Amino acid sequence: MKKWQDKEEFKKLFTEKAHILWEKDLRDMTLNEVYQTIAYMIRDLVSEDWIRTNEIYAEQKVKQVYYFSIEFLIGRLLESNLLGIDMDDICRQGLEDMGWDLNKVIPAERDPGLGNGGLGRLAACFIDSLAALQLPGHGNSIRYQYGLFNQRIVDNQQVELPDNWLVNGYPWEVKKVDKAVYVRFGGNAYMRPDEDGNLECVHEKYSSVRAVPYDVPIIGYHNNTVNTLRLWRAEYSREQLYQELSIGDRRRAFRYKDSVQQISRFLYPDDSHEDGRRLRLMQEYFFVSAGLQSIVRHYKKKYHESIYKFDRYVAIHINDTHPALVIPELMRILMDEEGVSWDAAWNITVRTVAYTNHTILPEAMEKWSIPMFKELLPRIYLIVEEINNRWLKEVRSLYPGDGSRARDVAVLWDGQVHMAHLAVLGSHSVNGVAEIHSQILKDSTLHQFYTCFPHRFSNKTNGISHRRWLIEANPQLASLIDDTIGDSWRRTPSKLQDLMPFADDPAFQEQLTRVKKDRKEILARYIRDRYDTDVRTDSIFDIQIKRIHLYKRQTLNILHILHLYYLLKDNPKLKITPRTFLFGGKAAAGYGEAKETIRLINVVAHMVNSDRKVNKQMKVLFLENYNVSLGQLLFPAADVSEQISTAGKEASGTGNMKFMMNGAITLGTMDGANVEIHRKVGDENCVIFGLRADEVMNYYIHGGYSSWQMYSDDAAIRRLMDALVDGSIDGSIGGDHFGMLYSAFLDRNDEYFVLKDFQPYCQAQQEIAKRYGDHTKWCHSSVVNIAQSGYFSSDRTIQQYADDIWRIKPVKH
Ligand code: H2P
Repeated sequence: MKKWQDKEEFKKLFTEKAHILWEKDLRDMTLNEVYQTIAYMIRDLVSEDWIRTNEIYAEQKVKQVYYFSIEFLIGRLLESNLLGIDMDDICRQGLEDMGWDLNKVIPAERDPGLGNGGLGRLAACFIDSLAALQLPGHGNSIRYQYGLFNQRIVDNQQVELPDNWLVNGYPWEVKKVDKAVYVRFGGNAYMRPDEDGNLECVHEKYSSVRAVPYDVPIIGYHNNTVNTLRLWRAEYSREQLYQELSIGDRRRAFRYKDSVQQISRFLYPDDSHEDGRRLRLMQEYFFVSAGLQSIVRHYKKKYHESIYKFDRYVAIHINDTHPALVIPELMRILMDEEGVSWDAAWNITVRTVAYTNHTILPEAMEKWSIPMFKELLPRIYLIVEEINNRWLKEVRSLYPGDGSRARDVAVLWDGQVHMAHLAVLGSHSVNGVAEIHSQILKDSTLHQFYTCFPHRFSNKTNGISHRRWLIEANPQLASLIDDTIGDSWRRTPSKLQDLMPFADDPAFQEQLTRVKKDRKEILARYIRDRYDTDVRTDSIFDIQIKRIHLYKRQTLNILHILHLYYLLKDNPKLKITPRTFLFGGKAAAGYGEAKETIRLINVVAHMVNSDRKVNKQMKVLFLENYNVSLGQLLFPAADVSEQISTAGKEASGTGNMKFMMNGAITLGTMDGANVEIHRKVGDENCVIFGLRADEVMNYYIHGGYSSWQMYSDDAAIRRLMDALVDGSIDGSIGGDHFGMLYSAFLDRNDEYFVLKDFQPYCQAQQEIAKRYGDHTKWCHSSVVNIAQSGYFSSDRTIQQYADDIWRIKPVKH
């Protein structure tokens, strides 16, 4: 890897680059231009390695994995890339000489909003780990022109503003015009006999969309590997546009142009309408088809191997079901373009593809209406239909007379295409993302498939990049760890274990306390600057940051806060351990209850913060526009990590791991990866409460839970529920106040058991306060959490995927 020798060389190169890029005097440069200049300089340093990495993979004909994901929440890249090439110090010093502060330049980069939550962030951690471990693996996705949305809070409510993240250009991407491919939508597809009497497919009258790749380098940590994140942009095909125009139908021509441009315009179009859903399906096929075509083309051009050996050299991973069309699309390419028979194509496909499930929430399981699917993807539909027919024939012969089985495993059923079923059927490997989740997949969600293909199922507990979430996000803690146990944990995060002997070391505890205080002060400054509010850094920083969803139970948290507020109001002499409750997260634009939860949090926050009788002891804040960068500020500052989902619902969670790695104590249910965190740190070093997954399941199956009963038996709950609708917290008269939440809790029998877990949660919160009071013990717990967090590095997770699923090996160079 080329490097800058020293700060003098950095300054020289910076000046040259800045002049070429901006044609202006250095003194006139904006922070954004400074950031972009350094980004281009980093690209110059890594470009040879980027080319070389791909050459070596092809020369050595190594097996490569392509990670298909509809989201990659990569966050800012300037700092992580500087750390990756080990040039952060030189850059910092050089900038300082020229009058800039790197810490002020870093925020000039906009967070690419190419994801929603955990799923997209996981994909980002995974490509980071692939490059760090020198594994041949790349990402494939969409280059959305607008990210999710920028969240603002106006009048206590979420307002969604467009996230035009590309507005100033994106220096990390390289447009590869020569690698464009065409993706077909619509038209008619049918089978007819060819000259030899074999059936061939005719696909006619389709629309072509030009897919243009934009490549982003994924730079390995202190090595020479540079892998690729390929993001596809949809463009109209000039030929097709001219053709339409030449027929004289201008309206049709412009409709075509517009519909094509929609494809890569927004992340997650509102899918509550048929149109939104149609667009989403187009997006899925678009990046799947483009990605696969480019992989097959590269394989044929560089590997010079028979198409029948494709799966020996290529692994494709589908991150949840959004890219599951990989299965019929690979079949299409193999059969229609490469002349492979159905049976051979199916074998190659299944051996190539692997699938990860990320959720068991029924509403999140993708299904498409058959008429829409057929109209949009007629050739793919024929293939899916054939997959389904062959499969059901097999099922009926295996289980004669068992009619209900077909319903449980069919790909086409009830007028819908069931994507999870397609994904399981067309993959050689199916995994969940935490032990408890993988078990639930086997026991219930995908049980019938499990009985047919037990060997396909496994667990791969999620992980997070310790480079992003510890080294970059918390340099203060990272250097304390270096000073204590050396820096080998940076490459081998399991070595964090070496901190265990320091758990009771008073000197280490003192230093750790100082680091935490530092980080709380940094966050407090941010809060003061942005919200003009002071928070006490000697209070417990209790943080819940994640998408807003009823099952994640931000409601439980805010109800407890309201309860605490009432306690303080009722007993003016009461002293509690001071707390700062922080929330962050976006609610899907069409999700009413989630948006009402945000309003409830803000209304309660306002009431608490403006009440001088209580606001010395507690503060509540909803931080706007939670994203990766804000996360980097929040995780290091946390004392308590809120992981309070209804047991059995959160597949894994990854925020829980980020908090743990930064020394926060988990306050959580036995759900997702909390179970494994609990096993690693023990009861003494986390606080677990509430219903277990089997108890929740029991209630669902056998009934026996009544939230009205909870309401009538528990005065505290009654008071809270009444407060949701009597106007006492939002101070207005009339209207239904928080009627949607009220009705979810009471009229709809509290599907997520918030009221059932309310008292146990209050007790758990008391336990937290008690433990926080014993500083030495609290520090001990904090150290144990950091020391045990190495297991949750995504390096471990990726090594498992590489060994057990993809069968790929590192390539050193
Ligand atoms: C989802 C799951 C999480 C999981 C994550 C990554 C879909 O993320 O719900 O439990 O950790 O995938 O596997 P999220 O809810 O954060 O959008």
